[in-house]
Amino acid sequence: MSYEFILVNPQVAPFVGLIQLNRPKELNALNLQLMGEIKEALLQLDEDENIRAIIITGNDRAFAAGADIKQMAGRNAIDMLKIDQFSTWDSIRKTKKPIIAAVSGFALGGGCELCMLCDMIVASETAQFGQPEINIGVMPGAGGTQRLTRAVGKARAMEMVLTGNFITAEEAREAGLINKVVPVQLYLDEAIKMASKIAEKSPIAVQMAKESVLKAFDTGLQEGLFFERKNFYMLFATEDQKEGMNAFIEKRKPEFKNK
Ligand code: DAK
Repeated sequence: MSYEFILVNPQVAPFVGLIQLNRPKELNALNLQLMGEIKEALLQLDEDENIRAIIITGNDRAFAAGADIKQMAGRNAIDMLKIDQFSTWDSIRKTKKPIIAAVSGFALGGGCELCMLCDMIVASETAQFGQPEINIGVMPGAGGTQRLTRAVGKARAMEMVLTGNFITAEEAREAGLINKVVPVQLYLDEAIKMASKIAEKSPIAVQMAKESVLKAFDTGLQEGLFFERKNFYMLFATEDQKEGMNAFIEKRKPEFKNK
């Protein structure tokens, strides 16, 4: 499938797929078509047996500077309701395979929210994260008040959302929003390294583990523990569990088959 605003490399490394946002002049502003293309590409990569981890990236200057303000400016509430962008965002959130955001430059508004939909974030030293919607008379609408608050705590989230101030990559790492900060030449390599490491594991175990961690956002502790337990038991129905444990005992590297 060919896309206008993204580039897809289905094997940037063995078992690792890459989606690159590609509207560089507009700092990868997320118009509806671009979001739809990300959704389509993720659906394809999620179904592809040869993919075990996915990376979403932009370019050195911008991951994404937010939703496309020029496209949104003239809309009214009913237009926004009818467009129902949330189904696209929800579909991205439902991706079963792990997604790593490789971020450099601006990750603002919807760009920051897109990163937070991913499972991990690797950033370059030049990355800046922010929810500046308040500067244009609105507020975050795709998780910015919720996921950010859970990640960095009330004080910092409130400051970012109410002042529109950006935080640096290092501040984001200290606050627990992102996983790693590396020099700008290395952020994509680092994300590939992380994705490749995950791709060596049992894909079924990875999927169940991802699902279980995400459950922690949606439920109380008891329900979450119950969910975790079920997934844990379920993995004992896989060949990968036997292979993983036997390989340990036999002092060899496991060969996981996704079965
Ligand atoms: N939308 C459209 N165009 C953008 C853009 C954006 N968000 N950000 C940058 N651009 C365009 C600029 O207009 C400029 O285009 P030309 O003038 O060259 O045609 C080009 O990209 C380069 O930008 P600048 O010339 O401004 O570059 P600077 O380095 O001077 O400044 C900047 C970079 C990132 C600080 C600045 O561009 C900026 O403040 N951008 C806007 C950041 C922002 O406010 N982002 C939040 C947007 S609101 C939803 C889901 C998500 C959302 C809403 C609903 N649903 C599911 C319902 C999200 C909302 C948002 O993200």
